[in-house]
Amino acid sequence: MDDCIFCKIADKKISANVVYEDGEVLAFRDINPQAPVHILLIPKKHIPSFMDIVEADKGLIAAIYKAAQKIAGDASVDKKGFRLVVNNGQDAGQAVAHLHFHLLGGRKFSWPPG
Ligand code: DGP
Repeated sequence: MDDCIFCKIADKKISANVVYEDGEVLAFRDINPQAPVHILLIPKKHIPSFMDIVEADKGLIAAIYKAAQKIAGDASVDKKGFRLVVNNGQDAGQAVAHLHFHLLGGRKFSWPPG
């Protein structure tokens, strides 16, 4: 997608602080961190939102979850805890129309979320 900022990051046309990469998945630090650890995991392939995931993406989604486990360990938040968050659509505040998972940790979070 030509006008998608996360596609540009995946294509290395825009720089990002990358913490993990494999053939299908890229993870990089959020530009506006909401916690000491705030990493975004994206599929390299353009999927606009969580609701656009299809059956054929199941291996890709598993790869994102496996990457999240590794990143949580690498960031030392795996034992104390972390959140993996997807904002889908307007009410959830999704700002970038390329599927992304926020991995947040390094502080305590309240519930219910704001
Ligand atoms: P969301 O509201 O779930 O769509 O979150 C989008 C996140 O993406 C937001 O926390 C800020 C982050 N973000 C937006 N543009 C960039 C960028 O160019 N680089 C990086 N590293 N993060 C970005």
